[in-house]
Amino acid sequence: MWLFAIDNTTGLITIREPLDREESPVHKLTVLASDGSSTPSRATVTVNVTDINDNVPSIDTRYIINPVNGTVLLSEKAPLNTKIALITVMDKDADLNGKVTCFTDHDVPFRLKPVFDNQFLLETATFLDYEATREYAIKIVASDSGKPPLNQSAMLLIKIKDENDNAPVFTQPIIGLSIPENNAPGTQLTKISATDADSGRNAEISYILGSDAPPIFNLDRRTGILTAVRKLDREKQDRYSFAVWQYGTSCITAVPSAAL
Ligand SMILES: [Ca+2]
Ligand SMILES: [Ca+2]
Ligand SMILES: [Ca+2]
Ligand SMILES: [Ca+2]
Repeated sequence: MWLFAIDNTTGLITIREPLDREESPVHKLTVLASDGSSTPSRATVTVNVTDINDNVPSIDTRYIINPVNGTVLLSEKAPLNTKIALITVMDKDADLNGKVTCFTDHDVPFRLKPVFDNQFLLETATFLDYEATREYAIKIVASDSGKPPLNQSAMLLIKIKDENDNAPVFTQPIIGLSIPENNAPGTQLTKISATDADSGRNAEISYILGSDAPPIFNLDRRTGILTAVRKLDREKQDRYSFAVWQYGTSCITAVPSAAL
């Protein structure tokens, strides 16, 4: 199938189907002219196909951190400039129509660092915090510089992995209790509680009495429930002060007296 046609009598050259510069930017045609008797005369017609912006850029993602089910798992302790993926953009058009820039569509703690003309490294630009944001859907946009520009986008999913980077915090740093003497042994005096901003195992708290705690008190390691194992006698001792531990410390004061 010829791309070009020529009118036998007028010599008018026409195209028979759309040209594609990306397939063939130049066509050289040989035209023969003959009056039917003498040797034909020949001429060469060169057709330069000018570019239009008819190709959308492409995005190729090569993961540096292997994704699991399409999602990259990244520790919240990942150092700055942790490399996640190499992004290659392509555009078959010429000049500005094929000049591609690559960016993320909104502010994320990741950047696209140019490495070669058409390659970008997706890397962490700030420190991550699982407690602040647990996952990111990053839309990578590749846009050419044509008028109007054409663009393509690709999604990249990153899930942040929790690390044990938060210590438990007591809900009350100092707890004061007044307890009537002659208490029934084993009744709950108070429930110590602390919170931990982490998740799952990283947020598990155990409670421990300080070494200064008299043996009369018992603290449930898991629930934080404080009990007295024997009767308290105000006449023997009217004030106890001791520390309760988890990761940090706190003071608790037990005053076994109804009068105080
Ligand atoms: Ca283009
Ligand atoms: Ca083109
Ligand atoms: Ca954490
Ligand atoms: Ca923790």
